[in-house]
Amino acid sequence: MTTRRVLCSGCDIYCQVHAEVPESGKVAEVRTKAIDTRPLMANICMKGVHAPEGFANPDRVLYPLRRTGPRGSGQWEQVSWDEALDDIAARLGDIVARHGPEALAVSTSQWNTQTDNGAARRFMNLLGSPNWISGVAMCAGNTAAVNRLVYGWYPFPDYPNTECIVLFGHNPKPHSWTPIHNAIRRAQQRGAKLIVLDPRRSENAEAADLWLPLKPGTDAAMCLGWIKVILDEGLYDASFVRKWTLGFEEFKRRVDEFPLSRVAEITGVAPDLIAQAARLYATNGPSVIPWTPITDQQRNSTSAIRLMCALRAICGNLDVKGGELFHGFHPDVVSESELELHEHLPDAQRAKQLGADAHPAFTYRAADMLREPAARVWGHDYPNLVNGACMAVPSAVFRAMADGDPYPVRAFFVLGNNALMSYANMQLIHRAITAQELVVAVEHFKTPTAQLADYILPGDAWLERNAISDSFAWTAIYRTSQQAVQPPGECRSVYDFWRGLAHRMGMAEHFPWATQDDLLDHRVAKLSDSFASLAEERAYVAPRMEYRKYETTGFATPSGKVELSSTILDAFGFDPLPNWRPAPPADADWPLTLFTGVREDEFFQTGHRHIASLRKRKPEPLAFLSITDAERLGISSGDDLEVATRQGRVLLKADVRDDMPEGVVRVPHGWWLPERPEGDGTLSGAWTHADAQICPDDSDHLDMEQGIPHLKGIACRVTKTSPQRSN
Ligand SMILES: Nc1nc2c(c(=O)[nH]1)N[C@H]1C(S)=C(S)[C@@H](COP(=O)(O)OP(=O)(O)OC[C@H]3O[C@@H](n4cnc5c(=O)[nH]c(N)nc54)[C@H](O)[C@@H]3O)O[C@H]1N2
Ligand SMILES: Nc1nc2c(c(=O)[nH]1)N[C@H]1C(S)=C(S)[C@@H](COP(=O)(O)OP(=O)(O)OC[C@H]3O[C@@H](n4cnc5c(=O)[nH]c(N)nc54)[C@H](O)[C@@H]3O)O[C@H]1N2
Ligand code: SF4
Ligand SMILES: [Mo]
Repeated sequence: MTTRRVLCSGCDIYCQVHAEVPESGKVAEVRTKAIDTRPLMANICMKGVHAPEGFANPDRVLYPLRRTGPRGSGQWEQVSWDEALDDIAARLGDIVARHGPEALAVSTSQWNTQTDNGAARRFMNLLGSPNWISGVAMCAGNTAAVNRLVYGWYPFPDYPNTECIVLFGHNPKPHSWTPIHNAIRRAQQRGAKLIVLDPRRSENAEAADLWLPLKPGTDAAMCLGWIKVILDEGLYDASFVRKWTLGFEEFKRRVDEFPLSRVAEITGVAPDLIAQAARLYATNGPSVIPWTPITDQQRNSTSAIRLMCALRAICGNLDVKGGELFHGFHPDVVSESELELHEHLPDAQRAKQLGADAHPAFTYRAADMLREPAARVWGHDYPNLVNGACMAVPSAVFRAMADGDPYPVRAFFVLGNNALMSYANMQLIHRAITAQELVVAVEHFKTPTAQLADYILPGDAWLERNAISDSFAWTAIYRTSQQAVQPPGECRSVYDFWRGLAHRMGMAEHFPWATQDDLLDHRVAKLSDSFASLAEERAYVAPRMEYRKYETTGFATPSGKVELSSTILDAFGFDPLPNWRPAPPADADWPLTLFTGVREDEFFQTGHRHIASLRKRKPEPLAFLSITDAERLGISSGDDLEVATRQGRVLLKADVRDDMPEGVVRVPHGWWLPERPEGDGTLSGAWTHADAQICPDDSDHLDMEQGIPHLKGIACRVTKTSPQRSN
């Protein structure tokens, strides 16, 4: 038996774990274990433990498959990689010749493929397509892009040294973002305070010093209330504000529009409690407001994220010990930002990026405005933090794919992403995918999205490849991951896919590395002879951390300051100040409010439901309801429910819970039934259960600056159905 040190990419936090590999080399017999087993140091969850079982699943796609019947009919033939890549390259070349390179759209998960070493963007930039989308548009990538608008980087919390942690909904648990859960608990044991804002009495709310049970979707208003208290009571760092912020006076006037009585009315939280929390954050520092996906998925997302940035800045928490650290790039490793070659994309193609005209915040339009400051401070023109800095807007891409408006998109490649179910408005996405001439999925399984493809190409998995990760450029700490077993069948890395196409499409000189391992050698050449020897010796490489770097470089914004009033949003014609945009008026036909989320311990997003030992713990998708609502509607736990919005409906089982507030319903994300055969018209239960079909993407439900959907507070109704119609 040998032991390898591996980064689990079962979710996006990438625990470094040990893989014990038997002589047989069979993945099913690999055992994954925490490297450090001390309490609150053991970073592995049940998905990491059961990963080998998942990779050995008999339904895994092991060979390239080509569609032989109508799209979605479940008829496939096995082909070789060469046959597949020859045909894909020829068909893509033909589409590009007819419609231009912008007619290719790509949707990837950066987490699952363990990053692709920049290969997708590199290929697209050389080809000339700006139309790259990803779930990171609704998760961390967009936060990173909005943080850049304010102070030019995306900081990481200093958990080991902080005195106060504020969780806006974010709810790390023993089996969800395990290392962050452990870090928060360790901080609390040292005496750090915890403030949790959550409509639901979540696990972290139970453990908090203060819990603010706000109404879903009201986080931006809550931040305005906190800042009002902090400014009125003089609890901010006046010298930092004077020296390092832009637009403080206008910002203060905007904040003055939000007295606590108004904030209390919007959020449903008592003024005293709001003030108490604001004071604790401001006076018990250094404090951190860790990233949260909750405000990535709201109508007021841009304002909420900017207001969190403002809180960090005015309270003196930027780039200080115990606060929020600006890591920058590791000087000795070739970053993905550099490999992506964004500067190669011609201006005329950049200008075609879908959605950028109406919703520019995370597109090239914003990245180009930050180009000079980024180069000045961080030494890179396009720091692609959490891959979120140069994205197209997903809804706009799907409209172009479905309707050819404003121009046709005819080819769609999807890598480690279940796109059909992973954005809002699944009805539109389905039309978009089925209207394509060429759809390619690089996957492990025949997901509902892959079922609609022309080709399914078998991807390798994290136990089966070498990798290096700087947490998507969020930190400057690179961690190494050693290949534990050989990929089964003909499973390959996503790098091989892009390289194979590039070599067939006249871009060979830009993909000189024959394998992903060669590329990894190139990335770490300043540190070691080879990636393999670096990984053997080092679990991670980290540069020395310095604080308050802005004192010498300024911030990487056009003004060099923290832009409380945004020069970039102003130039785009938006309100330069953060604000609060209310929800559409209540409607008696849709009396309840739903949010999607509360991640499930057993699964990551739309994945993992094929793993028997996990699935038996959570066989079905559950809607959480409050006891009061359930009694009023005559619903008990276990009842079959239909949850409907103006967009569509899903079928779920009731879970009546005392942690849910009245009027609010929780809908789980990403349910389909892998055990259900393809080709029966339900896309393996996706049309029955997937939340994406009840999430709208009309203008009322989009954040204005980014164009991302509001998933936290959608008007809905719940009806008991019987008998169960889902199976
Ligand atoms: N409607 C709606 N949309 C959402 C959300 C929501 O709550 N509701 N949540 C958002 C959030 S927070 C996120 S993070 C994103 C997540 O979006 P993604 O990270 O893209 O996750 P999934 O869409 O579940 O797709 C993951 C797919 O990758 C495949 N896969 C796993 N590992 C590998 C690998 O190593 N190689 C390859 N080739 N494939 C692999 C899995 O089989 C699975 O089908 O979705 C966002 N979208
Ligand atoms: N086991 C497991 N772990 C995971 C994942 C997984 O799929 N499975 N996914 C990973 C990913 S990609 C992500 S993004 C994270 C997400 O994980 P978290 O950040 O913890 O997010 P959720 O679990 O969706 O929801 C957290 C809380 O937000 C509350 N909430 C709902 N609406 C609002 C609102 O409008 N405002 C506020 N303040 N709170 C609200 C809910 O009540 C819930 O308690 O988890 C990661 N970890
Ligand atoms: S929390 Fe679980 S799934 Fe996520 S990286 Fe760690 S072990 Fe893997
Ligand atoms: Mo996420």
